[in-house]
Amino acid sequence: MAEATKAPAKAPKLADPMEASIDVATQEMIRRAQQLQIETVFDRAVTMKPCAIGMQGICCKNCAMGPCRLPLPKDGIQGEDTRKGLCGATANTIAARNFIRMIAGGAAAHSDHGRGVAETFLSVARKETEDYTIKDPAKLRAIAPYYGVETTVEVDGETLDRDIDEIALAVAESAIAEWGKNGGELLYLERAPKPLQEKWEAMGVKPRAIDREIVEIMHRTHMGVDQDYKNLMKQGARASLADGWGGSMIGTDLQDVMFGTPSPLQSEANLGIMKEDHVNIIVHGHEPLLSEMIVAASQSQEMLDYAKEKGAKGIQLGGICCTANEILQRHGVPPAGTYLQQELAIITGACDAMVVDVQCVFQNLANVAKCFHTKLITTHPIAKMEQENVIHIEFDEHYAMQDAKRIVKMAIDNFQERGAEIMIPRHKTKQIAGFGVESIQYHLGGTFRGDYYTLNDNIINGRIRGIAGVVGCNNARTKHNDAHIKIIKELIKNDVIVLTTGCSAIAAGMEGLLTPEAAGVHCGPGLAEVCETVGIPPVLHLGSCVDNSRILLAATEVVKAGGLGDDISDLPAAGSAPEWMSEKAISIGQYFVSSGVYTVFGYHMPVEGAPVFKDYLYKDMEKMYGGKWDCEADPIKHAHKMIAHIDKKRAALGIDKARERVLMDMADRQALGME
Ligand code: XCC
Ligand code: SF4
Repeated sequence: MAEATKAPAKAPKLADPMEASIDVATQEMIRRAQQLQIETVFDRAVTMKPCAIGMQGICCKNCAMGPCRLPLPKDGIQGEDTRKGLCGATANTIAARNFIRMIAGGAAAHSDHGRGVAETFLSVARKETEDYTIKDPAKLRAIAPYYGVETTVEVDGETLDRDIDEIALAVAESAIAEWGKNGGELLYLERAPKPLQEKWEAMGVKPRAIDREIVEIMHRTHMGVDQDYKNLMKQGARASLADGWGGSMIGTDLQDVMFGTPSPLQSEANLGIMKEDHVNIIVHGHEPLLSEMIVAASQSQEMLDYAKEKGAKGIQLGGICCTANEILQRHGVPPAGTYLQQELAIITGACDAMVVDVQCVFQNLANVAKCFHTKLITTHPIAKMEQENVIHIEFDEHYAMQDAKRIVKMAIDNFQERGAEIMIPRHKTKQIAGFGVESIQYHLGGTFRGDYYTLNDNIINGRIRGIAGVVGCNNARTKHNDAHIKIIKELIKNDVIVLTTGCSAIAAGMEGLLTPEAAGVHCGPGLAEVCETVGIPPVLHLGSCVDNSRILLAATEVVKAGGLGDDISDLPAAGSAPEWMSEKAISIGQYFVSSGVYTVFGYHMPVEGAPVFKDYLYKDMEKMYGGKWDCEADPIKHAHKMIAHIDKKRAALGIDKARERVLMDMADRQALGME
């Protein structure tokens, strides 16, 4: 019989918790999941191998004559590269098409989020909703000129402040037009340093309208259209700029206007923020439109009373992914974890509801939720799940508070349905978050000069060696948080101040790097001295992934403050995404590169199968934009590539000697026992 010849079913391979994450709470919860025989992403990562050809970027499935796969010969390309698909597409064409389709995906995600924010802002301006308001009129006045909106009016020869509602309406209409206007270029490009604008002009990459650049990528990568990797990348650069200086930046600004511009506040991070005797609601995804209302609803007396009625001590809100960062930076709501911890929050058995909107949400959450009492609630019309246990409550910004209360009430009602098996890891860490372009100016600006004087001065005198942006995701193919933390620690040890966003920021928070005290423990002497004097952490949390636009503007402010060159590409600065996984990361990486930043990714890049295209990204781009791509999986080498670039820029600015002097001074003082 056939059955008799079958090998006995093998037990599925399981992840080794110590190999899967550096975080103790995560390790504990992976073990817990395995005891309960609940499979997580960590287990799937050891049972399923990634496709080797896809990884190299050279599988094309853009038409039904394929998929065409162009693996690199074992000993590399000797002589002419004759690989081609059925239509003749070369490895460069295929890799470039795949690459810019990732940019299109990422730019679309960020920009559609931005569009939702702009649409809500328009309903605020039109007074169609009472649940959202203008919390930061000063920011609205500050951005209005970029939209061509006057902020003053002349009355009888006197200049007066224009009515804020009028400004709001004009800004909202002008902002929404950025997605689909005919003619012209994106308005926010004007915010970039002039030499950068000139580079974009010369390269022909100034985005026209946000949607248009994304659609054009889909067209140009269709079978038989653009078959020149350089021309394809030109459009990739243009669409990425439509994300960074367009959709993302508009999203960040209008979120600040409606929900408040972040300023530093204290909070905590990691799964240990969940409380056994509280109703635990985890919000996960990206758009603060929903989560802002959930925060307000769960703080309302009505809901708190209701929770007590049901036997809970209160309502504990926590975030995962960028939603976490949004409500952290504005309300101090603690993140429960990064991207890779989403399943684990449910496995605590204490998650009464997980509320999700868009992006980075595992479909497997539904399978995990099935094993517990947890209500998994999708809220966005474009993001549903097929599993039957998922509840869809569509969130309408016109009835925002009503919808939010319904969700919170559902979580409270679910509190009593918990099973016996609750296990919340104890680990959580203190952190300070909520830095922005404005608050950096406040902390590191000059007393009499409203700019980045103190920061620039400390870079010029060498106490701060340079600036790094460390951002992005987790990836189950690499050890959770390991690269983020090693890279950030190595940078601050070498006096490089770190700006962080996204899941990298949550990882830094979990590790205790977002506290002023971290300076004394982990920093080189120069950076430690600055942080201690000013009272800031050496790693500054700038928000969510759309808030990478804050890093672009912070870099622009540094250029403006003077003494460090004329353009972003002159700055002793570098970017990094140590554990990236999302298409959004590629879009972000490309807009940093196209804005003049040397950008290093960890793990791997899907370009290895097309060496000529790879060189174009890793070498030639620098001549065009001043920034270029690089990839280094080893965290320490990764950090040192960034530091080497920073030192190269310091030398070009002629400020390399200053640093040597500072270090000598410090050694002298230490020798004298003064430090
Ligand atoms: Fe998603 Fe924004 Fe990446 Fe985290 S960092 S895994 S994209 S949540 Ni954006
Ligand atoms: Fe193959 Fe060309 Fe079709 Fe791609 S577009 S699948 S390379 S035939």
